[in-house]
Amino acid sequence: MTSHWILGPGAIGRLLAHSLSPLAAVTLIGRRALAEQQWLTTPEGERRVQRLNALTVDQMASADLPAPGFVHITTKAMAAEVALESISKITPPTTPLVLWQNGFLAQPCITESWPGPVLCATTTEGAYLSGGDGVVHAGRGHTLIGDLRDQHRSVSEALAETLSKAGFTATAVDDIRQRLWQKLAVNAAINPLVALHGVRNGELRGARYSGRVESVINQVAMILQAEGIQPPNAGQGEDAWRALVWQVVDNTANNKASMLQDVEASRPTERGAILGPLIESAQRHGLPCEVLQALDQEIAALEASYLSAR
Ligand code: KPL
Repeated sequence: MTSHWILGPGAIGRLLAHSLSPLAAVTLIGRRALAEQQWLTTPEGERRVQRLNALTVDQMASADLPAPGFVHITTKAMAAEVALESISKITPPTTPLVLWQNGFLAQPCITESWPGPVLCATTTEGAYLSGGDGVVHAGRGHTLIGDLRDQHRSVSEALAETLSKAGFTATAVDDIRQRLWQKLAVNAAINPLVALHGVRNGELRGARYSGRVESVINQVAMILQAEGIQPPNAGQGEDAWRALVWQVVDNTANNKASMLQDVEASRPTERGAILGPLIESAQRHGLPCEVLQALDQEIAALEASYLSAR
């Protein structure tokens, strides 16, 4: 039986652990101890309890577990490398990793440094934590899996099959770099603005914010063209990005975006993984990015105001 280590007991980590545990040996790894009894609320509102095998990073060092089939890293983007480092001594270097981060920061760095296969997953599954012992699976989505060099198709297919048996809708793809940047583009247009203004996604439609959303889309479309990222849904240029962003705004109108949740919980945001790669790319290609830089600076100042008070 293939075993799965899941490093990072956030919402996606716990959802994976709940889903895979009936089928495989799962170890959920965190820095702090977790209640063994964990609750899952399904999208249909059913509450299920399950005993998850949860260990701390320190306990892992002496647990002497058999080598895992997959290590899923489900931390925030900026914590992924440190998290991997924390278990690297007990993880055989040929182990396939699965990176579940937003943005495009952890993925190229870890692909470069890890000797074994590095898969990237991008998902639209909606989940959030409720208390220390619960995760709410708010909405079903689609998960795409692939590796940046397109060298590990069979590993991605095997994982997609396992995830499908576990109740996810999962597909192996050969263009995960495109998919990650496409999600990043949508996140860049929505997340910083809703986080700064403390509003739900749908409010971006209002006159107060829509102009700034359009300015972000304009800069992002130019940057992605220079990066060789195809506009979504076989569309053309900026119009295709505009249509996608507003469609996601409408579909998630009632959502509190992940960056707003981070701000409300006084956590560091993923600005470095979402705005960072866009700004870096714009500078490399000599493109304007003052709208993105201004957003990044505003989020940085907001973060500093609560992080320095901790
Ligand atoms: O992915 C999201 C997030 O919250 O990070 C969006 C698409 C903005 C939906 O809320």
